[in-house]
Amino acid sequence: MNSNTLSPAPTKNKKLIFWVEEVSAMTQPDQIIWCDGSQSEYNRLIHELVEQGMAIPLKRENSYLFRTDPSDVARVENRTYISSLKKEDAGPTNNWVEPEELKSTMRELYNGCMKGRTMYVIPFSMGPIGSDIAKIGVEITDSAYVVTNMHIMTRVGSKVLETLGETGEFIPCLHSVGKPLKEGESDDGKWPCAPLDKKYISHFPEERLIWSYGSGYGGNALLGKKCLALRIASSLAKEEGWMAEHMLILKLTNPSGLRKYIAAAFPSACGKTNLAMLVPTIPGWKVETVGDDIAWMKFGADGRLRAINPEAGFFGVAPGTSEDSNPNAMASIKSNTIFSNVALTADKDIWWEGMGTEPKFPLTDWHGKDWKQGSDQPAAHPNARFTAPASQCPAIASEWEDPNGVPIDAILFGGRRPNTIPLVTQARDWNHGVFMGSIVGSEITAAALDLKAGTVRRDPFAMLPFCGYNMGDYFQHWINIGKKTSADKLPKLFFVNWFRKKDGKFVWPGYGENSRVLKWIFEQCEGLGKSKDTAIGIMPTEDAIDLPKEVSAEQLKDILAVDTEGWLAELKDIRENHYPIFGDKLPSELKHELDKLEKNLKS
Ligand code: OXD
Ligand code: MN
Repeated sequence: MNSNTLSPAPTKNKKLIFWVEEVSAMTQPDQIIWCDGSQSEYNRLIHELVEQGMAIPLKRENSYLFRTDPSDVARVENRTYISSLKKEDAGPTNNWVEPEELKSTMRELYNGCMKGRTMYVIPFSMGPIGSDIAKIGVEITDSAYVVTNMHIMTRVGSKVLETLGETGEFIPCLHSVGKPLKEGESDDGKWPCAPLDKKYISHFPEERLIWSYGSGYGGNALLGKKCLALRIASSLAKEEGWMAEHMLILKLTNPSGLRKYIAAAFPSACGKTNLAMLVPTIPGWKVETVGDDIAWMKFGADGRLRAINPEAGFFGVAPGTSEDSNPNAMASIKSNTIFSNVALTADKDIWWEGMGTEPKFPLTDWHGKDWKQGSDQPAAHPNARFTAPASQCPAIASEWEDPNGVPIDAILFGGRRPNTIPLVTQARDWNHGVFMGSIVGSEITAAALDLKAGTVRRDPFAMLPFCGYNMGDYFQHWINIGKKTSADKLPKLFFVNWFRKKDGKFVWPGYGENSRVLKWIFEQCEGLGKSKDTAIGIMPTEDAIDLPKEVSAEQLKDILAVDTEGWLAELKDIRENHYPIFGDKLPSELKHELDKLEKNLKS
């Protein structure tokens, strides 16, 4: 690269300037652009992407469709590494390669990988700029698609550099699509990426460094999200005594105007976005959105856990999102939205399975091919996404950007479990709740490329793919958090399951009807709920939850019953298959909770 193609750095931060120079020397881009986060920058990049045939303008205002390579449609968990100095610190649930070995493999790949491309430097803040809880990252990428998505998902730009100053710390996030261009070659409208065995999503927690290569999609490439805000942040949080969690945050207001803030950890594609934006079916109750995917929680001066949403946008799963399932999401994506791998109608609108409308033909599928009704392949990829600014959500809470965060009253854990796990259970105390979080499991969905859909996998705290260190130490961290403040100040912990099935059909209607469960949770936080103690925890009495019209009293009783046989099987699986994975790292408190559960079930 000639020195005249190096645009002057708009910062005096030496570490940043040095890193950008070092990366450009290795990757050899044609030019470097420092991103300022402005609307004109967004418009210019989108215009270029349209010109290159990568983005298709839609009839929705300022909205575009991208189609990725069929091999690059989701997170790649088996190519994701926690490269701590010691293998033990990555733990049994993460892929590990010794850091110098991994870096040397990746350096070879990075060598000249940006030839023929532009290198963008994106300064971004996770969390409101300047908030005590926020963190600054800088992503270097050779993908304009990534820049435009980062504009929506994070706070990008000059203000971040101002906050960083000359000596401020940032988390370096290096990304390349891994497809250098030869002299005169262009992408020709084809999504650039590297083959699966050359993809690496690597984290170096001691150095607080992220290196991603070969994929341009979602969490593999928008490095503020899963890589920084969960994997690196969780490891920082353990060191510093706070929490970085895969949780939505919602504000629930009762008819008298009293409010509670609830966080909820569900595995990918279990409806976090839907719950965060829920429209209650019970009169007088209101849900507002603070975040739909990630919560960073720190103790405030009052000893309560306060949470911020570190993101600025939603990267939501499109299929299944409809006016019925999530009208607020549908309103959020009316304009200024990037769609990836959805289907395209002839009048340049989008469509996907479960959108609640009939497709308009001719319809073009996510491969760009004509799609006919009755095809055995979906028109939209099951992990097709929308990227939309959070500020466009009609249900966004006024305090969603409060730098001090919101005080969390309750935390829910849950997953897709067709049997055994009841609709709702409250933990008796913090450690019992940590036990519930540690045994979360869910039927697998399409959010990750390399897993078999349909089977149940344990996903403790919904953090299995996102915990940046040893999961046994992570359990201990949760136990320790419970000792940092008095029990009355800690959030109350609950286990929920909207996904019980009978004869292959969901028993509970979910969506807006989940407000009935939230109401009970609210009442429990106030100490006013109707509840009883059971072998598995505190549960609603039979008359505590109002019936939705689709559910009979008998059915509700069934999904609120303690299924002793099912729980004994669950217990056996935890004892024999799940907990042994963590060896000596499994906190004694969790072994104790398991013994207690067994005793309760057998007595
Ligand atoms: C996501 C995920 O994209 O969890 O949020 O996979
Ligand atoms: Mn997620």
